[in-house]
Amino acid sequence: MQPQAPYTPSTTVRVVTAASLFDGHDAAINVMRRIIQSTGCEVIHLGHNRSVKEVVDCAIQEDAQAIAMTSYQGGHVEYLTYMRRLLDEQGASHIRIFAGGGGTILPTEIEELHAAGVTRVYSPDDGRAMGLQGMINDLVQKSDFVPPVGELETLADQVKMRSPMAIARAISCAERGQKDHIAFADSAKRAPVLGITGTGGAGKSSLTDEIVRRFLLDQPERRIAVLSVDPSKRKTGGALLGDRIRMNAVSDDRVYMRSFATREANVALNPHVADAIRILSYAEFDLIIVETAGIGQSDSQITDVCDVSMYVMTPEFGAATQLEKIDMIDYADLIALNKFDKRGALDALRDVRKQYQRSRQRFGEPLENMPVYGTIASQFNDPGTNTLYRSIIDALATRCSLSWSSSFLITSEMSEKIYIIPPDRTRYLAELVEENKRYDAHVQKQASIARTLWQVMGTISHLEERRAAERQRR
Ligand code: B12
Ligand SMILES: Nc1nc2c(ncn2[C@@H]2O[C@H](COP(=O)(O)OP(=O)(O)OP(=O)(O)O)[C@@H](O)[C@H]2O)c(=O)[nH]1
Ligand SMILES: [Mg+2]
Repeated sequence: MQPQAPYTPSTTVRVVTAASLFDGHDAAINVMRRIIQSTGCEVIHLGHNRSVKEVVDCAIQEDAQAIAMTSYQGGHVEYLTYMRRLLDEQGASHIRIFAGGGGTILPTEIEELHAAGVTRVYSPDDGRAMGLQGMINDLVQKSDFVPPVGELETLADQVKMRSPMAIARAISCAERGQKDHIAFADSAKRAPVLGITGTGGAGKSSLTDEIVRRFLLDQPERRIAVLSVDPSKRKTGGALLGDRIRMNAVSDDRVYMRSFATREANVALNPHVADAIRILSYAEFDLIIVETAGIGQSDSQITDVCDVSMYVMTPEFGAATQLEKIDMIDYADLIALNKFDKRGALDALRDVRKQYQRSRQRFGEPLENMPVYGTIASQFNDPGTNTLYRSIIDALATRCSLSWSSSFLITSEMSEKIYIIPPDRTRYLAELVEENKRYDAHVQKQASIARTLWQVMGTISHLEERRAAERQRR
């Protein structure tokens, strides 16, 4: 088959990708999402084991044109028909569903699914006939349309009522430059904004998820929104919007989340994040978290849109002199030293606190007073993250004159890795192997000795038998 050129979409196509519930087969969707991205689409990837509701809520909040699923767990008919129903019930009939599951989806089931409103299920035969790029071209072409904006007269009212679809549509209008459609939001009193920036992979999204989880517990009446930016690829225009993979707390009626691609090179924010903040403020969200692209450049852009800024870094920054080059240490209100389970974390904490102190000339105060917190975002109920959360709430309350109270406490308790396998036993599997090998070698040696002895014994008895026979003959 001739290599196929990628289709060039005429609109910005946003596709939600995931593997279905109870399904760990994510290799196929990982292949497909990469090709969808290199075909110029913005891909909001959710990873594996995702429920229909999670995927549908995400597609609506993200104003996606399509959902692309893989399902190898056998329940594809129920899963995909329920997905179609849930989308239709929520007024999202325009969102197309694409899926594949190799030989686990029978040809008769593909017909049934197409009849139920699933746009296209790709079989292994389709793969052979169309090629991977051919299937993705078909998918992207069928998703290449501008999602409906709905009734413009009622958009403002629906946003006010916090309809996720209306908010999503309003933000898309901002991204398309249809400023007049969102003029209603201009007068909104701005909601408090927490800006999170930091190096790629430092744990910004993991910490955001932990903050959202604590906020939902701590502020039972309040609503929170997350705006998350990831970089666009300059070559193809596509983007992997992967922050939702870390988000487990956002599946809640009090949370709205929207992923942005930067759509420009070397910037940490999408220029329409400020519009999105206005729209969410109009919808009266109590707190908005903005996560930047974490490209290491233009990090301090975040301070233009937020009330309180937080810089996320890890203990692996190199030598202490490196810290002097990090602009955000001069600007950030709070610093999270995440991955505190890594080697050298305590030394790093001291160094970052010192640099924070130096940059603010706060030499008269003890180092411990600097708002730098060691956190392990990947660990449940981490004490460092609890203290960080409370400090964020306090900083927002001061900066935005809020009268919020919090049940979380600021403690001096340090984040500590809770080990499933204690550090001195981490080599336990290697030790088992070594012990087995030692035992096998011992057995082989003993067996060899026994064999030699047995052979000697055999030789002796053979010689004795011969000698006895000779004696008899004589
Ligand atoms: C690779 C694989 C694994 C890997 C998964 C690695 C990973 N991270 O994904 C490992 C070894 C971990 C694994 C584990 C298991 N597996 Co498995 N696995 C497979 C295997 C061999 C290939 C699946 C695959 O990824 N194919 C590659 C894709 C690209 O090709 P395809 O499937 O032919 O799909 C075509 C089209 O449908 C299309 N397509 C597919 N998806 C999509 C999506 C979009 C958007 C588009 C456009 C197109 C498209 O692309 C292809 C074009 O030709 C299949 C058997 C098989 N030969 O198909 C079993 C299979 C899916 N596994 C199976 C089982 C049972 C399991 C286990 C439960 C085994 C066990 N008892 O532990 C576990 C479950 C794991 C879990 N947590 O869910 C069964 C499922 C049976 C069923 N549903 O009735 C299968 C069918 C094997 C079998 N015959 O028994 N598995
Ligand atoms: N060891 C360890 N790993 C962590 C910790 N926090 C997050 N991670 C892991 O670090 C990886 C990156 O985490 P993310 O939260 O996606 O980081 P990010 O800064 O949002 O990444 P980008 O948005 O891609 O820049 C994931 O594999 C997390 O599971 C932590 O405290 N300790
Ligand atoms: Mg992230």
